[in-house]
Amino acid sequence: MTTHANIALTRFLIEQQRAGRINSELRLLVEVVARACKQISVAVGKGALGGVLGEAGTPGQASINVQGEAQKKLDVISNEILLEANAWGGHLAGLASEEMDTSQPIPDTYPHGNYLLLFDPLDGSSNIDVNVSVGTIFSVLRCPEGVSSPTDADFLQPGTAQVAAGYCVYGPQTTLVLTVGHGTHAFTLDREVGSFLLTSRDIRIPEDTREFAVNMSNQRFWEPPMQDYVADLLAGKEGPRGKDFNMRWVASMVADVHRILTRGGIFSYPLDGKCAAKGGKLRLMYEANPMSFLVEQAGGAASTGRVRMLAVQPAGLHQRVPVFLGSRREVEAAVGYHRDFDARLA
Ligand code: P6P
Repeated sequence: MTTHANIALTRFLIEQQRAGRINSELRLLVEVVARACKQISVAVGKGALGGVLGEAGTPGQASINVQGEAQKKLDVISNEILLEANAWGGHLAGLASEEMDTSQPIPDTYPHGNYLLLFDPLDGSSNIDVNVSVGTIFSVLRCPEGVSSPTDADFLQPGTAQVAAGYCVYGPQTTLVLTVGHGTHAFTLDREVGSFLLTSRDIRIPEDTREFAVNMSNQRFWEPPMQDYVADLLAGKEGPRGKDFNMRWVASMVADVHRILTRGGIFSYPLDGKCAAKGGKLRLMYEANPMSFLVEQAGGAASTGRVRMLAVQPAGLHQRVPVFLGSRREVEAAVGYHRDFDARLA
Protein backbone atom coordinates (compact mmCIF):
# COMPACT_ATOMS: atom_id res chain seq x y z
CA MET A 1 0.00 0.00 0.00
CA THR A 2 1.40 3.46 -0.86
CA THR A 3 1.54 5.52 2.29
CA HIS A 4 2.11 9.25 2.15
CA ALA A 5 5.74 8.86 3.13
CA ASN A 6 6.48 6.69 0.07
CA ILE A 7 5.42 9.50 -2.23
CA ALA A 8 8.31 11.78 -3.06
CA LEU A 9 7.73 15.31 -4.32
CA THR A 10 8.63 14.20 -7.86
CA ARG A 11 5.86 11.56 -7.89
CA PHE A 12 3.37 13.99 -6.33
CA LEU A 13 4.10 16.56 -9.06
CA ILE A 14 3.80 13.91 -11.79
CA GLU A 15 0.38 13.00 -10.36
CA GLN A 16 -0.64 16.69 -10.39
CA GLN A 17 0.50 16.94 -14.01
CA ARG A 18 -1.38 13.77 -15.00
CA ALA A 19 -4.47 15.29 -13.37
CA GLY A 20 -4.06 18.33 -15.62
CA ARG A 21 -3.41 20.66 -12.69
CA ILE A 22 0.11 21.71 -13.70
CA ASN A 23 2.21 21.46 -16.86
CA SER A 24 5.75 20.14 -17.22
CA GLU A 25 7.26 23.63 -17.04
CA LEU A 26 5.62 24.39 -13.69
CA ARG A 27 6.55 20.90 -12.45
CA LEU A 28 10.20 21.63 -13.30
CA LEU A 29 9.96 25.03 -11.60
CA VAL A 30 8.78 23.50 -8.31
CA GLU A 31 11.43 20.76 -8.50
CA VAL A 32 14.16 23.35 -9.07
CA VAL A 33 12.99 25.53 -6.18
CA ALA A 34 12.76 22.46 -3.92
CA ARG A 35 16.32 21.47 -4.86
CA ALA A 36 17.53 25.01 -4.08
CA CYS A 37 15.79 24.79 -0.69
CA LYS A 38 17.75 21.61 0.04
CA GLN A 39 20.97 23.52 -0.69
CA ILE A 40 19.84 26.40 1.54
CA SER A 41 18.96 23.90 4.29
CA VAL A 42 22.53 22.56 4.17
CA ALA A 43 24.01 26.09 4.33
CA VAL A 44 21.71 27.13 7.21
CA GLY A 45 22.44 23.88 9.05
CA LYS A 46 26.19 24.50 9.05
CA GLY A 47 25.76 27.64 11.20
CA ALA A 48 28.98 28.75 12.84
CA LEU A 49 30.80 25.75 11.39
CA GLY A 50 30.24 27.10 7.90
CA GLY A 51 31.26 30.66 8.64
CA VAL A 52 27.81 31.73 7.43
CA LEU A 53 26.49 33.50 10.52
CA GLY A 54 26.47 37.22 11.08
CA GLU A 55 25.99 40.13 8.73
CA ALA A 56 27.03 40.40 5.09
CA GLY A 57 29.35 43.18 3.95
CA THR A 58 32.71 44.17 5.43
CA PRO A 59 33.52 45.10 9.06
CA GLY A 60 31.89 48.48 9.75
CA GLN A 61 30.27 48.47 6.28
CA ALA A 62 27.02 46.46 6.53
CA SER A 63 25.30 45.42 3.32
CA ILE A 64 21.86 47.08 3.28
CA ASN A 65 19.07 45.72 1.06
CA VAL A 66 16.22 47.54 -0.65
CA GLN A 67 14.16 47.11 2.53
CA GLY A 68 16.75 49.19 4.41
CA GLU A 69 17.67 46.10 6.44
CA ALA A 70 21.21 44.88 7.14
CA GLN A 71 21.63 41.67 5.15
CA LYS A 72 22.81 38.50 6.86
CA LYS A 73 25.43 36.40 5.07
CA LEU A 74 22.82 33.66 4.68
CA ASP A 75 20.36 36.12 3.07
CA VAL A 76 22.91 36.69 0.31
CA ILE A 77 23.91 33.01 0.05
CA SER A 78 20.26 31.88 -0.15
CA ASN A 79 19.47 34.51 -2.77
CA GLU A 80 22.43 33.41 -4.89
CA ILE A 81 21.40 29.74 -4.62
CA LEU A 82 17.90 30.53 -5.90
CA LEU A 83 19.18 32.79 -8.71
CA GLU A 84 21.66 30.16 -9.97
CA ALA A 85 19.20 27.27 -9.67
CA ASN A 86 16.53 29.06 -11.71
CA ALA A 87 18.63 30.67 -14.44
CA TRP A 88 19.18 27.77 -16.89
CA GLY A 89 16.05 25.58 -16.74
CA GLY A 90 13.99 27.44 -19.35
CA HIS A 91 10.94 27.54 -17.07
CA LEU A 92 11.16 31.20 -16.01
CA ALA A 93 10.92 34.53 -17.81
CA GLY A 94 12.02 36.48 -14.76
CA LEU A 95 12.36 36.52 -11.01
CA ALA A 96 12.13 38.97 -8.09
CA SER A 97 13.57 38.76 -4.61
CA GLU A 98 13.23 40.58 -1.31
CA GLU A 99 17.00 41.00 -1.52
CA MET A 100 17.07 42.70 -4.94
CA ASP A 101 15.94 46.25 -5.74
CA THR A 102 14.25 45.31 -9.00
CA SER A 103 13.13 42.15 -10.78
CA GLN A 104 15.57 40.36 -13.11
CA PRO A 105 14.75 38.79 -16.51
CA ILE A 106 16.37 35.42 -17.14
CA PRO A 107 19.74 35.96 -18.95
CA ASP A 108 19.37 35.83 -22.73
CA THR A 109 21.97 33.05 -22.78
CA TYR A 110 19.21 30.73 -21.60
CA PRO A 111 15.71 29.98 -22.99
CA HIS A 112 12.90 31.95 -21.36
CA GLY A 113 9.83 30.23 -19.94
CA ASN A 114 6.30 31.32 -19.09
CA TYR A 115 6.52 31.85 -15.35
CA LEU A 116 7.61 34.52 -12.91
CA LEU A 117 9.15 33.51 -9.57
CA LEU A 118 9.15 35.76 -6.52
CA PHE A 119 10.83 34.85 -3.26
CA ASP A 120 12.04 35.84 0.13
CA PRO A 121 15.17 33.70 0.09
CA LEU A 122 15.56 33.54 3.86
CA ASP A 123 12.71 34.94 5.90
CA GLY A 124 13.22 35.53 9.61
CA SER A 125 16.95 35.91 9.14
CA SER A 126 17.23 37.93 12.37
CA ASN A 127 16.77 34.53 14.03
CA ILE A 128 19.64 32.77 12.26
CA ASP A 129 22.37 33.72 14.72
CA VAL A 130 20.26 32.45 17.64
CA ASN A 131 19.41 29.12 15.96
CA VAL A 132 15.67 29.68 15.60
CA SER A 133 13.75 28.32 12.59
CA VAL A 134 13.90 30.38 9.40
CA GLY A 135 12.60 29.69 5.91
CA THR A 136 12.32 30.39 2.20
CA ILE A 137 9.00 31.70 0.84
CA PHE A 138 8.11 31.62 -2.89
CA SER A 139 5.28 32.61 -5.19
CA VAL A 140 4.72 31.75 -8.87
CA LEU A 141 2.85 33.89 -11.42
CA ARG A 142 2.33 33.51 -15.15
CA CYS A 143 4.40 35.85 -17.30
CA PRO A 144 2.00 38.06 -19.30
CA GLU A 145 1.33 36.80 -22.83
CA GLY A 146 3.93 37.95 -25.33
CA VAL A 147 6.40 39.20 -22.70
CA SER A 148 9.80 37.49 -22.81
CA SER A 149 11.82 40.03 -20.82
CA PRO A 150 9.50 41.07 -17.98
CA THR A 151 9.85 44.29 -16.01
CA ASP A 152 8.64 45.00 -12.47
CA ALA A 153 5.23 45.99 -13.83
CA ASP A 154 4.69 42.44 -15.19
CA PHE A 155 4.98 41.09 -11.62
CA LEU A 156 2.27 43.39 -10.22
CA GLN A 157 -0.52 40.79 -10.28
CA PRO A 158 -2.98 40.15 -7.41
CA GLY A 159 -2.53 37.08 -5.23
CA THR A 160 -5.44 35.35 -6.97
CA ALA A 161 -3.19 35.12 -10.06
CA GLN A 162 -0.69 32.83 -8.31
CA VAL A 163 -0.39 29.38 -9.90
CA ALA A 164 1.77 27.98 -7.10
CA ALA A 165 3.20 29.07 -3.76
CA GLY A 166 5.12 27.54 -0.92
CA TYR A 167 7.68 27.80 1.78
CA CYS A 168 10.47 25.65 3.15
CA VAL A 169 10.96 25.86 6.91
CA TYR A 170 14.48 25.08 8.17
CA GLY A 171 13.69 23.86 11.67
CA PRO A 172 14.06 20.56 13.54
CA GLN A 173 12.83 19.15 10.23
CA THR A 174 13.27 20.73 6.82
CA THR A 175 9.71 20.80 5.49
CA LEU A 176 8.43 22.08 2.16
CA VAL A 177 4.79 23.22 2.16
CA LEU A 178 3.28 23.67 -1.30
CA THR A 179 0.10 24.50 -3.14
CA VAL A 180 -0.52 24.43 -6.88
CA GLY A 181 -4.11 25.54 -6.32
CA HIS A 182 -5.48 22.15 -5.29
CA GLY A 183 -4.96 21.92 -1.54
CA THR A 184 -1.93 22.54 0.66
CA HIS A 185 0.53 19.70 1.18
CA ALA A 186 3.69 19.16 3.29
CA PHE A 187 6.85 17.27 2.35
CA THR A 188 9.53 16.45 4.89
CA LEU A 189 13.15 16.15 3.77
CA ASP A 190 14.60 12.67 4.14
CA ARG A 191 18.24 13.69 4.44
CA GLU A 192 19.59 10.16 3.88
CA VAL A 193 17.87 9.87 0.51
CA GLY A 194 17.85 13.61 -0.23
CA SER A 195 14.14 13.60 -1.15
CA PHE A 196 11.15 15.55 0.08
CA LEU A 197 8.57 12.90 1.08
CA LEU A 198 4.84 13.65 1.34
CA THR A 199 3.96 13.74 5.04
CA SER A 200 0.70 15.73 5.04
CA ARG A 201 -1.74 15.72 2.10
CA ASP A 202 -4.60 18.26 2.05
CA ILE A 203 -3.78 20.11 5.28
CA ARG A 204 -6.86 21.63 6.95
CA ILE A 205 -6.58 24.51 9.44
CA PRO A 206 -9.06 24.26 12.36
CA GLU A 207 -11.70 26.97 11.83
CA ASP A 208 -11.52 28.14 15.45
CA THR A 209 -8.51 28.66 17.67
CA ARG A 210 -7.32 29.67 21.10
CA GLU A 211 -3.86 30.80 19.93
CA PHE A 212 -2.77 34.14 18.49
CA ALA A 213 0.57 35.32 17.15
CA VAL A 214 1.49 39.01 17.29
CA ASN A 215 4.44 41.14 18.42
CA MET A 216 2.89 42.59 21.60
CA SER A 217 5.72 45.13 21.98
CA ASN A 218 3.99 47.16 19.23
CA GLN A 219 0.69 47.32 21.13
CA ARG A 220 0.82 51.04 21.93
CA PHE A 221 1.28 51.79 18.21
CA TRP A 222 -1.73 49.80 16.95
CA GLU A 223 -4.93 51.22 15.47
CA PRO A 224 -7.93 51.20 17.90
CA PRO A 225 -9.65 48.12 16.35
CA MET A 226 -6.47 46.09 16.83
CA GLN A 227 -6.16 47.36 20.41
CA ASP A 228 -9.76 46.31 21.08
CA TYR A 229 -9.39 42.94 19.36
CA VAL A 230 -6.29 41.92 21.34
CA ALA A 231 -7.65 43.35 24.60
CA ASP A 232 -10.64 41.01 24.23
CA LEU A 233 -8.32 38.07 23.54
CA LEU A 234 -6.33 38.90 26.69
CA ALA A 235 -9.56 39.23 28.74
CA GLY A 236 -10.00 35.48 28.28
CA LYS A 237 -13.04 33.59 29.47
CA GLU A 238 -14.19 36.45 31.74
CA GLY A 239 -14.17 38.74 28.70
CA PRO A 240 -16.38 39.03 25.60
CA ARG A 241 -14.69 36.11 23.83
CA GLY A 242 -15.66 33.73 26.68
CA LYS A 243 -12.49 31.64 26.37
CA ASP A 244 -8.83 31.87 27.32
CA PHE A 245 -6.20 32.35 24.60
CA ASN A 246 -2.53 31.42 24.34
CA MET A 247 0.12 33.50 22.54
CA ARG A 248 3.10 32.51 20.42
CA TRP A 249 5.48 34.83 18.50
CA VAL A 250 8.59 33.33 16.84
CA ALA A 251 9.29 36.50 14.80
CA SER A 252 9.87 34.20 11.85
CA MET A 253 6.77 34.25 9.65
CA VAL A 254 7.52 30.83 8.17
CA ALA A 255 7.70 29.23 11.64
CA ASP A 256 4.55 30.99 12.88
CA VAL A 257 2.57 30.10 9.74
CA HIS A 258 3.77 26.49 9.85
CA ARG A 259 2.46 26.19 13.42
CA ILE A 260 -0.87 27.67 12.34
CA LEU A 261 -1.16 25.30 9.36
CA THR A 262 -0.38 22.46 11.73
CA ARG A 263 -2.66 23.26 14.72
CA GLY A 264 -4.59 26.44 13.92
CA GLY A 265 -4.20 29.99 15.18
CA ILE A 266 -4.20 33.54 13.91
CA PHE A 267 -1.07 35.39 12.79
CA SER A 268 -1.14 39.16 12.67
CA TYR A 269 1.27 41.89 11.75
CA PRO A 270 -1.14 44.86 11.75
CA LEU A 271 -0.53 48.45 10.85
CA ASP A 272 1.23 50.26 13.64
CA GLY A 273 2.44 53.82 14.09
CA LYS A 274 5.98 52.74 13.19
CA CYS A 275 5.22 51.04 9.88
CA ALA A 276 1.92 52.69 8.83
CA ALA A 277 3.69 55.16 6.53
CA LYS A 278 5.16 52.21 4.61
CA GLY A 279 1.80 50.42 4.47
CA GLY A 280 2.78 47.75 6.99
CA LYS A 281 5.76 45.58 7.93
CA LEU A 282 5.41 42.44 5.81
CA ARG A 283 5.77 42.39 2.04
CA LEU A 284 2.78 41.58 -0.15
CA MET A 285 4.32 39.90 -3.18
CA TYR A 286 6.66 37.34 -1.59
CA GLU A 287 5.44 37.01 2.00
CA ALA A 288 1.73 37.81 2.44
CA ASN A 289 0.45 36.55 -0.93
CA PRO A 290 2.14 33.11 -0.97
CA MET A 291 1.27 32.52 2.70
CA SER A 292 -2.31 33.63 2.07
CA PHE A 293 -2.63 31.26 -0.90
CA LEU A 294 -1.38 28.35 1.23
CA VAL A 295 -3.69 29.27 4.12
CA GLU A 296 -6.80 29.66 1.95
CA GLN A 297 -6.06 26.36 0.21
CA ALA A 298 -5.99 24.79 3.71
CA GLY A 299 -9.44 26.20 4.56
CA GLY A 300 -8.18 29.28 6.40
CA ALA A 301 -8.58 32.99 5.66
CA ALA A 302 -6.18 35.86 4.98
CA SER A 303 -6.91 39.57 5.09
CA THR A 304 -5.30 42.99 5.37
CA GLY A 305 -7.83 43.52 8.17
CA ARG A 306 -10.14 45.16 5.68
CA VAL A 307 -9.91 43.29 2.37
CA ARG A 308 -9.10 39.72 1.27
CA MET A 309 -5.30 39.58 0.92
CA LEU A 310 -5.35 37.79 -2.44
CA ALA A 311 -7.56 40.50 -3.93
CA VAL A 312 -5.07 43.33 -3.28
CA GLN A 313 -3.88 44.90 -6.55
CA PRO A 314 -0.13 45.47 -6.05
CA ALA A 315 1.25 48.96 -6.69
CA GLY A 316 4.91 48.07 -6.17
CA LEU A 317 7.21 45.03 -6.10
CA HIS A 318 8.17 45.58 -2.44
CA GLN A 319 4.80 46.86 -1.29
CA ARG A 320 4.03 46.23 2.38
CA VAL A 321 0.64 45.28 3.85
CA PRO A 322 -0.96 44.59 7.23
CA VAL A 323 -1.53 40.84 7.64
CA PHE A 324 -4.17 38.73 9.41
CA LEU A 325 -4.20 35.05 8.46
CA GLY A 326 -5.05 31.63 9.88
CA SER A 327 -8.13 29.98 11.36
CA ARG A 328 -11.01 31.24 9.25
CA ARG A 329 -13.46 32.20 11.99
CA GLU A 330 -10.76 33.96 14.05
CA VAL A 331 -9.62 36.01 11.06
CA GLU A 332 -13.28 36.91 10.44
CA ALA A 333 -13.53 38.03 14.08
CA ALA A 334 -10.46 40.27 13.77
CA VAL A 335 -11.76 41.73 10.49
CA GLY A 336 -15.08 42.40 12.24
CA TYR A 337 -13.37 44.70 14.77
CA HIS A 338 -11.89 46.70 11.87
CA ARG A 339 -15.19 46.77 9.96
CA ASP A 340 -17.14 48.00 13.01
CA PHE A 341 -14.48 50.63 13.75
CA ASP A 342 -14.56 51.93 10.17
CA ALA A 343 -18.37 51.95 10.18
CA ARG A 344 -18.38 54.13 13.30
CA LEU A 345 -16.06 56.58 11.54
CA ALA A 346 -18.15 56.66 8.34
P1 P6P B 1 9.34 41.80 14.33
C1 P6P B 1 11.16 38.61 9.81
O1 P6P B 1 12.04 39.71 9.73
C2 P6P B 1 9.78 39.12 9.40
O2 P6P B 1 9.83 39.64 8.11
C3 P6P B 1 8.77 37.99 9.52
O3 P6P B 1 9.31 36.75 9.24
C4 P6P B 1 8.31 38.08 10.98
O4 P6P B 1 6.99 37.62 11.17
C5 P6P B 1 8.41 39.58 11.27
O5 P6P B 1 9.35 40.13 10.32
C6 P6P B 1 8.94 39.83 12.66
O6 P6P B 1 8.90 41.22 12.88
O7 P6P B 1 8.97 43.28 14.24
O8 P6P B 1 8.54 41.05 15.36
O9 P6P B 1 10.82 41.55 14.42
